[in-house]
Amino acid sequence: MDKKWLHIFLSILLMTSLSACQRPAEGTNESAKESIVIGFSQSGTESSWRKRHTESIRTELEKEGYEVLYRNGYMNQERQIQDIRSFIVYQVDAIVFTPLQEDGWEPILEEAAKAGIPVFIVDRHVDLADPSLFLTHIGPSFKAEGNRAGLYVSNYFKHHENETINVLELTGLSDTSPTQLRSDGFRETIKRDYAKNNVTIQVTDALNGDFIRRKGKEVIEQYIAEGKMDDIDVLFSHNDEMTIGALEALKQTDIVPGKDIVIVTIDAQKEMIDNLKNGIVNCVVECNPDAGIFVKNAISRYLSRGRSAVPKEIYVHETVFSSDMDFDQIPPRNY
Ligand code: GYE
Repeated sequence: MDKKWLHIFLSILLMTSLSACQRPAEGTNESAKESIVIGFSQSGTESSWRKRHTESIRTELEKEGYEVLYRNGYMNQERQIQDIRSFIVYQVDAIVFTPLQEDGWEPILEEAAKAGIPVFIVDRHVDLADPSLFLTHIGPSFKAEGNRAGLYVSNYFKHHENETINVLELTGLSDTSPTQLRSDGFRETIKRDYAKNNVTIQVTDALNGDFIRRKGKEVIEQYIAEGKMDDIDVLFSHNDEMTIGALEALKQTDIVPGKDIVIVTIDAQKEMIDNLKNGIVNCVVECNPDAGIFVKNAISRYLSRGRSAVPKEIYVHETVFSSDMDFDQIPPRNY
């Protein structure tokens, strides 16, 4: 085939594939006209928490009778941008979007705004000069999670007057609001309680594990190899997956987790609740993945009462589980 024919052939192919993913125009198909279509772009599947989060949103939206177009971004921002663009081409009624990171979303959200499609941001935040580009943000208070982790540590060491407590922080993916705000919240509380109790609690080192189990294990192994682990009193980990990795790494030492080192972790996946019951970790700060009901309510409100009926920020409720509580009170979880 010469170049000219190849060009014509490729153009036809592109046009047919685009029209295949375009939504039929109003009035051409009764059932398409009636059903509400939601495009849901999830950032990845890096943790059991994340899988539960996806399942919760899909289930609640489908239960409500909405048609859900689901795309997994596999922790790749470019891919997520393409997924959102495909929702715009399809002319969905709303976009639900769980951003991988904070920066770089302005252009695609401008495209959605031009197309008149409301955007519901869930879980992590986006950093935008123009906040009107999204309708609402639905998620946890990451700062409060950090505060709760810090509060457990300062209470645990409150009688250690004039001592210095060394914390090793295992942080999540950088340029994300949970990482930034969990760190801020933790530091805020240990500083405040230091003034009260006269115990110095300091973050001696912070290692990055990207919220991923394997990376958590690697950086802790490296820290152990450098001979620094023996000075650490507390491990504050930004998620359970990295904590599991850290616990695997600690097996190579004679440090007993939960006793020689206090472990505070965030998420509350089932495996970590079991570890809490077995005394392997000391405190599990819940991060609630069940966002589905909040997302469904916000979309329904928007559809029946318009933009102004939806608050700009919607918080999901969360709690904390620790070694000093009655374990029977912990609701069973399947993630
Ligand atoms: O803590 C972690 C997940 O963004 C709050 O991402 C979420 C975090 C959650 O991979 O497990």
